[in-house]
Amino acid sequence: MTVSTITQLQDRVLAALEACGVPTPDGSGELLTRSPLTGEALVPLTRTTLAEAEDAVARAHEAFLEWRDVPAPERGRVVKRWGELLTEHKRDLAILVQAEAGKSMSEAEGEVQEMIDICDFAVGQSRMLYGKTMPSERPGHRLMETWHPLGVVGVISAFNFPVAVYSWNTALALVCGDTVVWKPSEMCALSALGAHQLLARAVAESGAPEDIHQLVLAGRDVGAILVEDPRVALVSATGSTRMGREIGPQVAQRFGRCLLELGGNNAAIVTPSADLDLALRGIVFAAAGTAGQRCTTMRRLIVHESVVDTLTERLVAAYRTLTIGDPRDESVLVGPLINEGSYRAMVDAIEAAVAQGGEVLVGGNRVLAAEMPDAYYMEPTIIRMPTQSEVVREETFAPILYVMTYSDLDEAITLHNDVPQGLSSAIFTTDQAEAEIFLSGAGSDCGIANVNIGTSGAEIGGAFGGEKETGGGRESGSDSWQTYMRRATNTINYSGQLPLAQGVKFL
Ligand code: UN1
Repeated sequence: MTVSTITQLQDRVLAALEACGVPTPDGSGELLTRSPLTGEALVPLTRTTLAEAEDAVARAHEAFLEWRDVPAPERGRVVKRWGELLTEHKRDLAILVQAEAGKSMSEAEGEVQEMIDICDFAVGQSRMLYGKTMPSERPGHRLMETWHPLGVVGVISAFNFPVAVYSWNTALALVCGDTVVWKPSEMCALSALGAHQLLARAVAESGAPEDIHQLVLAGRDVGAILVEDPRVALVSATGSTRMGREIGPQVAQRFGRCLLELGGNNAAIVTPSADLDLALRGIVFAAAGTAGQRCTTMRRLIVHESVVDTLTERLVAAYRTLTIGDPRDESVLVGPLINEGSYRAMVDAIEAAVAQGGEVLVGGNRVLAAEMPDAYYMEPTIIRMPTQSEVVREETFAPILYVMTYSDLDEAITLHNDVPQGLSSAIFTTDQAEAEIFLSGAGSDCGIANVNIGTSGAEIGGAFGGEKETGGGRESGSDSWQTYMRRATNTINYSGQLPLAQGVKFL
């Protein structure tokens, strides 16, 4: 465990902001983000008012009317420039992400790399907004689909990936001809300012309409504007299932479109044939990495009874080597929880697990509390559970891994799917049939199903999202771009006749 001797977090943050081109905040304002690294307050910022948020939507809507007419490959140029600026300022933005989300530098830089990757992807996509042509049943007719810009996209993002998930949405929305109003997590307002400023620079340098991108620094009350305003054609929200349950019906009520990225309760199955060296590394990164604060964090491990003792013994030993502390020290692998609420949720979940028959195998203690009483560093924990009890079925956004056993694969898959959430999943096996069964329709019911890698750390090229209480949305790669556009089906008659479909006769 590492006690940080590094001070001057504030200076580091101000320098990074300045490098991204953000004017130095004047020290006034009521929005105070608190660094989970030390618990100290960072730079105060001014919150966006309700009127300003309404204005942001209006300006984004005005800009949309212009932006949708710009040819898509031309729109891609803005995103290309954004990607270049993100590459140039990767470290600066990562410093802000680290200060606010508490990640190791490698993971913080990885997050910015995801932004760069999605920019590359979106630039390519800007020349590939393909529609299908299908044979018409009528002679002298053409039947085809065309894709058109949708409108204003409201992006609501969470603290744990404060800039990457936002950029998945924004890079695609912009090439699709949409404009964006972004409400980041208030806990990560400085990272948001950095990312927004780099985009504002890309917009200015590319000569695109200034208002295609708006940042709203505010809480739920102001965020509600995005949910309610009919000009916001798509609300893309990342956060808790509780949040999704609230906003989903509200957006549906006005027939808006929603893209929801909600809770996960991701599991891995370890079969008797698994390569345990590989499984061990995959599990430790997915379960303890990012201090358990990824949507994709591995929270459940379903292990065949013949290998459970060997595997858990090795996992416990590996967990004991994890360095926990202020990740400005580059040897640290596990940083802090975001705040006291997360710490309490972790403590409560551990207590509940023990009350439900669980045995803590390792971890679960708070560390560095004396040195940093306002920062919440927790040892990642592994808890052996007799059954998939209530606490296991809930998502606790902290590094808790529940271990359960199984005797045959069907039983493992049933256990795996028997939770309300459906984001990510994995199987560790060297038996091809087992892998195929897990990936089949009767296997994992998640949006992401992996073989011989952990549940977290997806690449941007695939569609990202999950089923059931995860919300059903897909963002990032593959054909997710279609969510950011509206589809028109066109029938063109060049026959000079007017044959009706289905052979209908009239007049
Ligand atoms: C999230 O936790 O909200 O797959 C996103 C991953 C990352 C993205 C996580 N690429 O773990």
